[in-house]
Amino acid sequence: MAASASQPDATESAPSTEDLVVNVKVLNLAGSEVADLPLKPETTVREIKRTLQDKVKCPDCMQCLCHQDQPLDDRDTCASLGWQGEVTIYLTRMALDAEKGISTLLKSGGAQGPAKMQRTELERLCAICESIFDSEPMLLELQGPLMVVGNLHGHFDQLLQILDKMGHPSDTKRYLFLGGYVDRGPRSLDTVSLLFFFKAQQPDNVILLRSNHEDASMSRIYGFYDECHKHHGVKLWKLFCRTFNSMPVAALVNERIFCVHGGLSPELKDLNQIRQLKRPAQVPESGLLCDLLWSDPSDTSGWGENDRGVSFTWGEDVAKQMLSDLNLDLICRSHQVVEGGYQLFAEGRAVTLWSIRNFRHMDMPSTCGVMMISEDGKRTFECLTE
Ligand SMILES: [Mn+2]
Repeated sequence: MAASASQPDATESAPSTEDLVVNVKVLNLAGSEVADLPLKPETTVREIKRTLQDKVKCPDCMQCLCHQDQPLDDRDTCASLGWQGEVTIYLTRMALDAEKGISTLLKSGGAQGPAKMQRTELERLCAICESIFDSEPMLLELQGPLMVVGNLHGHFDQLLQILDKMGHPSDTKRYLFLGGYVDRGPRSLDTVSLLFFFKAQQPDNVILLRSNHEDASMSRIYGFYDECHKHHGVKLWKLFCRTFNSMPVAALVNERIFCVHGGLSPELKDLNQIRQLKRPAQVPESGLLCDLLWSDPSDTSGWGENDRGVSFTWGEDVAKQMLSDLNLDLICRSHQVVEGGYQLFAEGRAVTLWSIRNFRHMDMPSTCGVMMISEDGKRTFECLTE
């Protein structure tokens, strides 16, 4: 398709098209044939990778093609490589160096601008995380012990402080993040990249839920787009948005604690409705997916109009009734600034968790709250000050 506008190099005596076909055999490193492709001289290496994408279930940015031990450049064509007749090439998958990405980012604490990351590495990071998210259920089922973290909104140094105080993710330090990684703060790209690198490295120890800001329409306006645009180009922002569209939206911890970024929905009657939400999906303007990422608790009883102009508010009565109908003990969510880092509601049946100290955007006092869920489902809170 992409090649339709390109012109074959001028040929003096117009040979028949059959003469021009190059047969490219693609082998994996074990020597097994992956594909046998009849290609035109003007076909680029990038186009070969796109063709392979479906056959090998490996995104094009993760593929490396080699001919005679030399890696091929995406812009090379069969003609520019001098290929004729039969050619054999090798396909390897690029490994993401998560450890290196993590260490580069960790070392960049306190910096004003983003860490020096390679765009291609971030592209691979998105591709890997997208496939991990796609493999996760929309409603994750988890067991304590687990640490739950609320909004971070580009406050990269805050994320570093949390990891420093609470410990880096490992088999014994598992994290559940409630979304709100990008926008508003100064270092969205590094915040989401560090979390994605940890996700790629330890998918079961780092659970990342989606928020209303992990979406093209919000992150286009509130900072993430500008940051990507300035340092790596719009294409990278688009790739992140594409990855966001596959993120899971809720988690059930110890079968009784419901974790989500925003809150409840009048449409929610059964948790299976969340499991059945389709991906990839942009965040819609209304409906279940929208409410889970956008709704707020309120002192007014019943369902109310939300000042945000999106979704609803839910009163204490609604929270208690829904939790009892759904057989849950607690709803844990973020999405709103609360001074003390966490705030209980509905006689302890709902909690808002906020994880940014001195939130720059609102210029109001706030604390970084983290909730710990023990193996048997007990909750304790930690507030990170200086
Ligand atoms: Mn939010």
